Amino acid sequence: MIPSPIQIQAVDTILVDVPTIRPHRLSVATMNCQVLVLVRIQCADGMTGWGEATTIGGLAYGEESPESIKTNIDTYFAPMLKGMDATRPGQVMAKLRESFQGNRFAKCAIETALFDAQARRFGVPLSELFGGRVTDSVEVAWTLASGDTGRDIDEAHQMLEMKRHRMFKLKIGTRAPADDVAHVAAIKAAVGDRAQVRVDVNQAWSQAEAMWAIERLADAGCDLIEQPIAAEDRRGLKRLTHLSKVPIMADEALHGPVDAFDLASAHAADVFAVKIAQSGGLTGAASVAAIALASGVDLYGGTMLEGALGTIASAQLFSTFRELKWGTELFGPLLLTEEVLVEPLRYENFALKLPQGPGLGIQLDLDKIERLRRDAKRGASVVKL
Ligand code: MUC
Ligand code: MG
Repeated sequence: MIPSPIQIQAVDTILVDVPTIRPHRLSVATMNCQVLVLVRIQCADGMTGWGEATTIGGLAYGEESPESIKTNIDTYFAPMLKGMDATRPGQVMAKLRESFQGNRFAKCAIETALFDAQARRFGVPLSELFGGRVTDSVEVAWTLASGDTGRDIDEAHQMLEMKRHRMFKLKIGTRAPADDVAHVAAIKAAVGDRAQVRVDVNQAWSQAEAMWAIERLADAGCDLIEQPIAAEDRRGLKRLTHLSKVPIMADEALHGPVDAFDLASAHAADVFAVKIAQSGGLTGAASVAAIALASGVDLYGGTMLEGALGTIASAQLFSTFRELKWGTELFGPLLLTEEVLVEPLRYENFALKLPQGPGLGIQLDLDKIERLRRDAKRGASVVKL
């Protein structure tokens, strides 16, 4: 039974600056800090829901920055949301989509918060509102992106020893393709059969560079190649998918169900990196996965390097996928120097364990967030959490 109407009373967006444990080098940016964008929705029945809209490298990766997300939620989303019925997340999201263009990350955070509150209301984990879990844990890859081959090899050995990760994604695309191939080959040779090695080029190559490098990466033992060329170059991606011996994965080319349908029907990728924020939210990401599974495209659970909140929201959804052949990369919280939960997420035996509690199943450390939030550090008077 749907509960009787309960009004949304408040929507707060909080920017939290957290240093990373080491520089994280992508072809589009080097991150020394991550800006968590946390959204809290308070409802008239006393229920609170949380969502996250974190992105990478300010405006380097996508068209929404942490600051634009906060401004747009505070200025446009929040006034519309106040007074709406929190027990109707579908209806609320339909109104937001009809009223506001784009803003996929902002919409994702709002939708996550609404479903977190709703699932708590029903007393079930969020996964149970999305078809139900098929697993209680998801395997997690680690990204080697220090920029230094020796350091990456040491890091890989450490992760294997700790039984934390046995799938490694290497960020490449800043150096010359020949140097990148040598870097990948050295890491693969060092880990051997104990680990899988994949690469993410973050759109850095031309088609010709990609053709040259992919063949050599395959020979070096690399088993998955993510977004080698520009997101807009669909025909190029299709060409590479047809020519490559190694599966090609779409990431930046995938902004929700319409892109998923386009890419799948053109056979322009072998694997989809499903991301809740890039898909405009949990329901968009669930549709992306459904399109992939219906068309023979494999699934991989992607990240925007969110903190614990966005990470567990993603895991709640990914746990409902019938198949998740390439695992996930839900390691975001492990890249950060500060924990924003009372109890950290559980990473064990190469996987992230899903919590059993209602909603997202986590408890935020509000005092910690209060201390780390950007506006409070600048001395502004802010709404206390
Ligand atoms: C991306 O492009 O996939 C995921 C892992 C990582 O290191 O960066 C992200 C973004
Ligand atoms: Mg990627």
